Amino acid sequence: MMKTQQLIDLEKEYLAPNYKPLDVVLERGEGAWVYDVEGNKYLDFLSAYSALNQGYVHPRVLKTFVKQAKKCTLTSRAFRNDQLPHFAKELCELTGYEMMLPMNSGAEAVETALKSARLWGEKVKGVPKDRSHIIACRHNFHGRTIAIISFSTDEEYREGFGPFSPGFTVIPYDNANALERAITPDTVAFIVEPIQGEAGIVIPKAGYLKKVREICDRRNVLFIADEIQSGLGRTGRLFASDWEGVRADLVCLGKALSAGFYPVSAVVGSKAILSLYKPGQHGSTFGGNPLACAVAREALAVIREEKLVERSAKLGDYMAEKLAELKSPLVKEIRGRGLWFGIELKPEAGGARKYCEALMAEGLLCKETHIHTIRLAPPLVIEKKDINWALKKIFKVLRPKQ
Ligand code: IF1
Repeated sequence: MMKTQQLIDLEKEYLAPNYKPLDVVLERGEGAWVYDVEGNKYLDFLSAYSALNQGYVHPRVLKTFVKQAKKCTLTSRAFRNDQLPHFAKELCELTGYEMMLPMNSGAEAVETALKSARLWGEKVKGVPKDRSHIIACRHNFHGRTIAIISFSTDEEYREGFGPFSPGFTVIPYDNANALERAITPDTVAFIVEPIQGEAGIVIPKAGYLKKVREICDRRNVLFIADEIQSGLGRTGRLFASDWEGVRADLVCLGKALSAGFYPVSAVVGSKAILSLYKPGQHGSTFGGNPLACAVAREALAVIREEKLVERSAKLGDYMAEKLAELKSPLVKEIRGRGLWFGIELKPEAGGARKYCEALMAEGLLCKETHIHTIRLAPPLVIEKKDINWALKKIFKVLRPKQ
């Protein structure tokens, strides 16, 4: 533990303490497996919150990354580069949308969707200047910028960071009537996670997203789906919205868009919305840079060619079946779609953190969310035998007597 402790001590001295990670210092990863500085091996059941859907250091993406890094990494959008047009086309073809706007972090994609909706509101819907209204859901997680935390309902993310941005209303999740009631003549958009991630893998009732689509159409409000965590195969569909056959007007993407190599995010949507931008109105120094675009193109090719969406569906069904046999007295509920699960523990279990620590000691890395829920999200490239290995550990830790 020498090396580990030294590195933790350095962090304590020099790093702003805005995290409380598990005390494992990772050095190297391959596929679904990762190694710490002591040489211990772990199976990763978090996938960097779905940014590693393609697994650690996917060889194809690595090759492209290195090749592109040797040629050209950044041009800025003052000039054009030879990767961005291909990335734009390939992302639109994969997702079935007409246009895209590239950014870097997920929060930036969300900000971009919100700005796009406001622009559409003023230019197309005719909402008076500075009056645009946007609706979000309770227990949402969309990122950490000041605008985004302005509609967070989690005090942890807000405390100390006011004053907040006006123009947002929060309604209960999975409640279409609340959406109907919250819409005003100035409402330009409703932003929602098709499955809430940070809230604990919360899956809305069947029909909710369809109802949302219908309400947004009828009331002339844009439907923004934040698929940053739920998208690109995690739930066994390309988008979590696909479970209801629903298409949002704007979709925020990030995380797995770069296979974990590089921050790459984007908003995809219709021309009717995204073509409203005029040069200079929005942008980013690094957004759409050639290294990002080359990496993202390869990350998408891996999802397509390795059939990661189908794999997530198949292995997810298998894991769900097995998890249903867990029947632990500690467990209140297990929720899941594809390779994405929330194991919600009963309050008397005393919080999920200590079970995550116990699983880490067993060689399985996962992370609690919201005190009582263990979230499981292995890389989509994971092998069935590794899932079986993980299940054994999960059963051992959550069913201590057997
Ligand atoms: C952290 C949570 C997960 C997201 C959705 C936008 C973003 C995220 C649906 C912003 C980011 C990350 C951020 C990461 C931990 C993680 C997270 F616990 F914080 F809430 F996954 F559940 N929309 N989620 O999930 O994307 O700007 O970070 O690229 O440590 O903050 P980003």
